Amino acid sequence: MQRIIVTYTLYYWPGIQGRGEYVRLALEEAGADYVDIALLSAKSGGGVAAIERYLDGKDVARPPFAPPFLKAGRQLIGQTANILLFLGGRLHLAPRDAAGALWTHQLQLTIADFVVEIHDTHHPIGSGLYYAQQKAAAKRRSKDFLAHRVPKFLGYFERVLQRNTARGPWLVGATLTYADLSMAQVIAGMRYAFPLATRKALRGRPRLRALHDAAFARPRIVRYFESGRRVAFNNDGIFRHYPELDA
Ligand SMILES: N[C@@H](CCC(=O)N[C@@H](CS)C(=O)NCC(=O)O)C(=O)O
Repeated sequence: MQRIIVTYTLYYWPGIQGRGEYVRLALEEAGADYVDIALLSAKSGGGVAAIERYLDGKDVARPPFAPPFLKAGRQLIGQTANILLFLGGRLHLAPRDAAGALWTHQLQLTIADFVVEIHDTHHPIGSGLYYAQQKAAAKRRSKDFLAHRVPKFLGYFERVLQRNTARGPWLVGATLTYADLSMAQVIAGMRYAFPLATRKALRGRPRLRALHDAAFARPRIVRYFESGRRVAFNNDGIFRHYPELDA
């Protein structure tokens, strides 16, 4: 049988994990053949210019709104959850049946909602403003986020894990899906951004802790982390550590 090698091209801003990391984790777990185009030099067609070509190009029939987006053959796919829906089927990181695939996508969309709220803790007024320009609002927003939204989101995902009657630490059935990788990434990011509040929030949520540990112990994920290719969490990304915002 002939093996078909598909090359994926990921378009995401250099220097941060951002939403590109959810896609990278799926590609890495599957051992997929992909290029992180913005990390290549401008000379070899990479850099930010490669992204802007699709954001601004007048000849792009189906332009994405923002990175991440993924090129697979002639298809250009935007929106993190949409990219993962597409990859989930191809890379065997989601159930094959329609209901299972949709449920995994639903979980991913809920993770996306959570990610927006995490971002808004340090940028509650506007993404175009500096953190320093919205510090007071960020403090108020974070206080409410940690008190009400974190327990609601984490409580929900812990409940999903509890109601999954299949063996193993995963959100859907007995096999790892892209949603598990994304969930582990959110937990890692929350631990970076809000170490004190997250430790407290995860205290009574053993299933989420176990999911994180199991997902990030996958051999290919460990290899990716050890490769030096994973950008470290930093204060330009979605998860930012401002001690004054932690509870
Ligand atoms: N809902 C989109 C959001 C994409 C998004 O906000 N991308 C950020 C980087 S993580 C960006 O470049 N946004 C530019 C903008 O919103 O103007 C997704 O989940 O992919």
